[in-house]
Formats: sequence, C-alpha cells, structure tokens
Amino acid sequence: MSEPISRRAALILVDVQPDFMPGGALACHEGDAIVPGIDRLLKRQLFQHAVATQDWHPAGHISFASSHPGREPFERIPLYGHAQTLWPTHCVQDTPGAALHPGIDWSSVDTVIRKGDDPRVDSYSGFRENHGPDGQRPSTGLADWLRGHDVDEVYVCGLARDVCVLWTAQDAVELGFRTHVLWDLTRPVSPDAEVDLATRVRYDQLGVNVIDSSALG
Ligand code: VGL
Ligand code: ZN
Repeated sequence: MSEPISRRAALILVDVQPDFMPGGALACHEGDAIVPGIDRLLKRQLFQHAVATQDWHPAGHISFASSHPGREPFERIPLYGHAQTLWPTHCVQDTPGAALHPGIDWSSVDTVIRKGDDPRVDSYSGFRENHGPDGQRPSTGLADWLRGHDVDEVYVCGLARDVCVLWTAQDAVELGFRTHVLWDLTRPVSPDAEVDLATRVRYDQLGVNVIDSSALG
C-alpha cells in the first residue's frame, strides 16, 4: 500500500551524524543501517521540502557526563527541575562525529537546524530546546520555517528513535502538524527490545502515524 505525499509535506531528518552510529561516541543500535535508505529516499525527490537537524554541542556541554565530576554516562540528574540524562561526550561542534553523515547526499536538503549549542541547555527536539534555567524552552525556528513554506505535515526519520526523533515527533504533533515517523529509517539508543516496544507504543499514544518508508510513493 503506498501513501500519496502531499505537496505540503516535509521530510525531517534528525541527527544523522557519525557519533550516533556504531563506532561513534553515542552509538545507536544499528544506527548506520538507516544511511543507505535515507540517501535513496532523498534521491527520489518525493518531498517538496526536506530539513535536517544537527546535534551541535560546545565542548563542556551540560549534557555530557564529563561535565559533572563523579557522574557516569547514562546516569540521570535533576537539572532545572527536570530529569537530565548524562551522555557520553558527543557531537562536539566541528568534529567529524558531529558532521552530517558523509554517506548521504545532503544537497537537496533546504535547511539545517543546529541544536544543543547553548552550553547550559540540552535540545532533543528539532523544534525547541529542553527546559533551560529560566524554565523556558526556546524555539529553534523550525516550526516557523515549515509554516513559512506552507508545510502542514511532516515525515520524521533519523536518530535516535527513543530520544530526538521521539521528541521531535511529539512537538510536531503538539504544534499541529500531521506527523508520521518512518520507522525503518530510525534506530534507538537502547538495544533492548522491550524498551523499543514501549517506544513504539509511545508514538501511537502521541498520535504519530508510524509507517515504513516502503509505504511511500
Ligand atoms: C540525541 C542524546 C543526546 C539524539 C542527542 O539525537 O537522539 N540523543 N543528544
Ligand atoms: Zn546531544
């Protein structure tokens, strides 16, 4: 069954960066498996618009366990009234691990939204930062960009299925975009199948339409 793609739909490619792939600083389980499929999808030019996000942290970023003496990666700490997972040092600005993945031809992507560049605040969603010290969640400008291009529907893929793709899809729904996730073109940080099933249920609960890229066009 193939779904027709609206001219008002955009493809959102979340954090397809070497640091999130095997061998990288914060590897997703089988993260590299999505690269050929994303490259093929972009080459098919099915979408009127394509945007990418790029995790882009300064050295010493607050989300790094290394910024918190005595803490280990994947521990959670309270930060500004919310839980913050501490991550291995990853996607440091201008390092190869932070690049848009070289296995993909990015030339058809309209804009790249860099996120996580405030040293004090993490940013999972492509739409807005996590909670900052003032309790606010500043916008990244992605929603304005999409609305400015008459987009009302988004297809989200990339990394990680259980973190930044999830938060991006959740915000997309909240902001009123019809939201799909291309499941086969995502991979989770956690290799645990139970966790992955819970993630899948979470998407359903949020009102995200989960499909495989084979259903497109
Ligand atoms: C991500 C953890 C930390 C992601 C980014 O892209 O899913 N996860 N920074
Ligand atoms: Zn990050």
